[in-house]
Amino acid sequence: MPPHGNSSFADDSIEGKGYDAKLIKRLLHYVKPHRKLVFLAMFFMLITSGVELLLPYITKQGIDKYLARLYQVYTDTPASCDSLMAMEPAEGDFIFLASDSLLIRKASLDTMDPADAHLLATGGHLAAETFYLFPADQYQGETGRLQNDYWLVPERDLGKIPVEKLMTIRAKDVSGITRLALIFLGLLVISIFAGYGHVMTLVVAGQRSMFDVRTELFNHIQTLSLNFFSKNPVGRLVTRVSNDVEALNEMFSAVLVNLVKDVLLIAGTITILLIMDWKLALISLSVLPVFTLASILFRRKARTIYRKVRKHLAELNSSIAEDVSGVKVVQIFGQEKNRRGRYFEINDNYYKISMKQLYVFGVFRPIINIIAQVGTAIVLIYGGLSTLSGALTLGALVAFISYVRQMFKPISDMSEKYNIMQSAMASSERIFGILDTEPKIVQSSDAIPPQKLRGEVAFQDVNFGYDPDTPVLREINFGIEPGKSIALVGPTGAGKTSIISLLTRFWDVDTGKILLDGTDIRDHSVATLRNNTSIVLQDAFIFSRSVADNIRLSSDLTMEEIRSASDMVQATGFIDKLPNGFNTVMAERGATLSTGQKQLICFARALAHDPRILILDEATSNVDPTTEQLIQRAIETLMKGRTSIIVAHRLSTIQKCDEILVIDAGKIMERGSHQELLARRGIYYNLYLLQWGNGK
Ligand code: DCP
Ligand code: MG
Repeated sequence: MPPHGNSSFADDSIEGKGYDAKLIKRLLHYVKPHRKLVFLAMFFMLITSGVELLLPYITKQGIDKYLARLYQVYTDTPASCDSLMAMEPAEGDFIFLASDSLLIRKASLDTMDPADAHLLATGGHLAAETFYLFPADQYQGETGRLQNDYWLVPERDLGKIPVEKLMTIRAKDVSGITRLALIFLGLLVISIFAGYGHVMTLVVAGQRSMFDVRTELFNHIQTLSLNFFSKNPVGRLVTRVSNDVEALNEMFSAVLVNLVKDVLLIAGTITILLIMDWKLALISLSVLPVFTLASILFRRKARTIYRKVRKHLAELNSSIAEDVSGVKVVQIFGQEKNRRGRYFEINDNYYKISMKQLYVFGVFRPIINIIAQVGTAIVLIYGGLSTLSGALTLGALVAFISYVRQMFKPISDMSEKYNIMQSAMASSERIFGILDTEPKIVQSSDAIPPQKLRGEVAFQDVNFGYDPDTPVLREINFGIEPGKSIALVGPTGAGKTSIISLLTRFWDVDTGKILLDGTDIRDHSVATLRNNTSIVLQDAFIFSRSVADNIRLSSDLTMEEIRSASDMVQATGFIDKLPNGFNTVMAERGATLSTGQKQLICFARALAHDPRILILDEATSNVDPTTEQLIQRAIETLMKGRTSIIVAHRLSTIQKCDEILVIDAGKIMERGSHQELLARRGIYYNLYLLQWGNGK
């Protein structure tokens, strides 16, 4: 882990506005291509929500219509109840008996016209006891009484009738309940499939959108100029592309998938409750504010803790990564005890914060549950009383309880969703921040179309600094004829790598110009630049792909061309010894290769692309004499017939070049051939004595 690993994590805050219309609009742009899937998901969602709202109602029907088919006896009908008597009763709701008495199905009481209900309650004589009703010709048992043609069994005595008997006399109820159960089951199956469809379509749409975001982000990062990368450490960029996109994905799968559904469910439930019994609805909803508040508090606390846990975990991870990868240094310098102490501290911090997290969950979760239970209890108490007094049917009570219980979860989820939205907003802000960064080095609109170059290079009065205040290169002037070579030598930090970075337009000059074949490189198209130059960098970069792919990169070189390039730089020898030869897949950054071997592969890469201009930043690292010779010969092969600019450390390489430029502190201090420079007895002479003088 780079030293800035932690700091970059620290400034990646995950707090943001919960909702930012501008950001959402930009995000929707990525969802747009997949809108068909989203609409499909909404369709499925409507089905599942509908079913979820319907199920308690079906339960109510089952109970009221079939299970608790209870009747009350009403006698001494006053004349004022004539209207009621005259009414065409719904099937089985009222049964008129001779001698001004009436059997009323209990479930019909709460759907009855309030005026009639009032009359019944005040006018006549409504027996408190409720009865099951059986036609007298089918059943007459020892409990109950005969009333006209019906045998009335008091509610509490139903258990005294033998089960077999009950099943036959209540055959109609049994079949009704069976039918409802089948409908219930059918709806459940539909809702399972619709739920699956809903989640799948939305998740697929989300994954596709995130795929697009990731692709765009990666492509954009690749076009950015190097100044962007010197300001944004690799660690942070990796976080952007992976974590921030992941946060968006979380928003997609966790929030969008369920948010609309939750809102719909909550609104639907509240509406149904109010319609069923507005008084009971208001009473049972009274715990909602407390519940919501507690949920929000809990989520907020949980999120803060979670954030801290993540931060400490990142510290823990980076500490392990650093110490394990640097274990050699730790051991050689006897730092074990020291590192152990530091690790203990980090480990301890992580332990403490994890315990705190447990505590928050251990306290808040039960509290929230208890509040929800209290809500249910209120419904049970108040609703139960209403049921007893006949104002509410048993089925309605059961349905009420289901509705109230099923409402708590989406509400508690909502606050979590708000948190997810917050981090997603922060993440998308950062992602768009990158996408909005313009590459500094751009091809001008009237660039010369790609062409083949002769390979003439000239630097004219070039001044440059990585940041404007500290000049790195001053008044650089030199020219190279096509096919000739130039060596750049000088102490470390002199500006050699900077000169060649300008030539490849990794950076642009501040003042002055660089000409290729007499034309400013800024007027050339980027393709001309890339097609005519090959660069071998100081730190040979090997991708974790096969050797052949590392040489080929994206070009369409044949295996023969690759092999011949590697033959010419004499890399074939060791490549063939690898387990799978050219098809051996390299470890990350070529970790299983020696420095010299990596260099040779990079040479083969440069050679295979047959550039007009070769740019080489020679590695300073020491290699064994055999490899040294291999590399030396490879460099000579590479230089043959090409314009070459070589940052050289090996005397042999330097002597092969047509001209030597001695760079110090960003200026060309001396120039000439090896012999001329030695004769001057200046910087080069001293460098020669220091570096190569003793015997080399
Ligand atoms: N520099 C910088 N930002 C960068 C690269 C370099 O500020 N992204 C600075 C560091 C040096 C100066 O620019 O002070 C010149 O750096 P070079 O990499 O050009 O130096 P050399 O290539 O000559 O050094 P070496 O021989 O060590 O490779
Ligand atoms: Mg360098």
